[in-house]
Amino acid sequence: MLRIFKTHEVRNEVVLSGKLWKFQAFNATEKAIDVIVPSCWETYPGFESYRGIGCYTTSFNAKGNIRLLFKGVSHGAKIYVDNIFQGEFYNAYTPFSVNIKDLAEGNHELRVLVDNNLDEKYSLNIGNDYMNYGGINRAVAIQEISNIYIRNIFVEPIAVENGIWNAEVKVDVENLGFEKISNIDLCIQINNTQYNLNNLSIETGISTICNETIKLEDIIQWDIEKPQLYEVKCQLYHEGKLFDDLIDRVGFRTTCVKGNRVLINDKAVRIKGVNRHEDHPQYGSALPVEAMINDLHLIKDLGCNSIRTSHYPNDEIFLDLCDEMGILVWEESHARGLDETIMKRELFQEQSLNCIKEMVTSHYNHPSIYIWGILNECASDSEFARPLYKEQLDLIASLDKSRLKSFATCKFHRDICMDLPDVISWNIYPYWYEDRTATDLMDEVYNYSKKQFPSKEMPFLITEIGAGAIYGYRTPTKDKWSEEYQSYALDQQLNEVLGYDNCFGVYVWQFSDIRVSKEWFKVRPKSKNNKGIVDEYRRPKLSYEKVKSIFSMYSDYFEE
Ligand code: ADA
Repeated sequence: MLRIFKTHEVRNEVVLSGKLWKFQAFNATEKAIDVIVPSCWETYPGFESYRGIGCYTTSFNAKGNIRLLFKGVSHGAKIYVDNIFQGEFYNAYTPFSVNIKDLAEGNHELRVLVDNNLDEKYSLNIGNDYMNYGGINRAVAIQEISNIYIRNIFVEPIAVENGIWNAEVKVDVENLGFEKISNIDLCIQINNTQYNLNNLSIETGISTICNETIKLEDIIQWDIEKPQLYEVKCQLYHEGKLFDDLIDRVGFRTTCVKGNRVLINDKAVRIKGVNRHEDHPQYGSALPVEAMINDLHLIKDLGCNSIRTSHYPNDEIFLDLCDEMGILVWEESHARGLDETIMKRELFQEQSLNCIKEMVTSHYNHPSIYIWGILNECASDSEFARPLYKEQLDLIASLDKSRLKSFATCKFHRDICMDLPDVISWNIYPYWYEDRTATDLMDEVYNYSKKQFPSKEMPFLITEIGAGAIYGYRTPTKDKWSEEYQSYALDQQLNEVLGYDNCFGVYVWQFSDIRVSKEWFKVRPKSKNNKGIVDEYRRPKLSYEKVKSIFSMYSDYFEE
């Protein structure tokens, strides 16, 4: 399963995940074992802590031009078909594809070498306060494609008046290296509107064949109470014959900043959210859809209207579910706590920009995403890093003008990048790392941010706040690490943050307890970040009911 709806009616797609593949450690003498793809190798006996290269093999039947589509491999991947090297990719949290022309009819072997080593060539991956799992951790499919195929559709919704929206539609196609192909027609269908572009000629390579505004009527807007979605269907015809298609979903909503508020469909939203890692003791980062839905139900039950995908782009299935369930998403590119030394790595900026590009282009149509985040707690206090922040935020702006952008910082009194984002976002830990009230800390960071750029309109958000608790550790003395203490801390923290006039919301750190990398230098009991309000198995801690009762006192929107 790649998405929760059908993306092709014409193009032949065979899903290669959801079945057993052979897996063994690279160059191992032991016999290969059967593993399900997607999964993480840490979930198999003997591989619980394996760092290295793993070799996955399967086979498929196909002929002609094929496209192998990987939704995520953690974190380096080398692809071979019938022992021929096809390409190398890095990132773990974004999709990539490989095209092969004219494959002979028959059975072919697919081999993927997956590397989860911490190595300078993978500059965003360090031992960290989350686990960098290994494996093919998202879905894989093979598609039979024609000489030209639709690579992507981008739909930007622009509100006109009641029920009427303009959709700015861009369609990218790829000609796989054949000479100019003419007599191509494109048909786009959204709701009950059909739009045709005829007699197109497609040159070799990737090109945009449509960049049009389509007026749509009878549209119900997407919002958190009623997340209405529409199908966008693109079809390609050659000399009148239908030969390729791509179907996606869109929702019509606007996002902008007004003063110190963020408006969704012109209403000032109050963010009540959680940070969530893709992590589960049974599945690692490869959560099946059932486990994702369970998380989303708990998150909704808590009264949340938003999720931050700390600290990387999420599996698109999860975003599909957020679209359907009306949950606003802060989607973040891959980076956590990378200091100046790491940001100076040769490949750092190139790999960060790639990750952003892949995230924004592959998740562009999800109405749930209202903001893109970058570089969580990286070196926003460094003169060296400032241009890198700027370049990354500028790239987002060039790819997507319809959403906001930000980064979460913790560089008290030192941050020099506060003028760059649309939203000022702080991670603070009063009553935990800092023995101070939340109000005190917020005054400090808010005034600091304001002083830096007094003329800037500035919505202000708390992107992290929370405290640790070991599930089952109860003490009437409210010792740190007890469930009682966590509940007490969150009670103080959330009431103060949500009562703070200038702040438009909060993301609790964090939804569930998570595994941390063994190389992570900080003391983490049980090798976990234990600040979840549910434990790693999603069993609620005492704080669950506390957070739920506080969130229920605050509406989703600020009064006018
Ligand atoms: C940071 C960081 C999180 C997590 C948190 C904590 O703010 O962004 O990833 O490490 O601290 O638990 O200390």
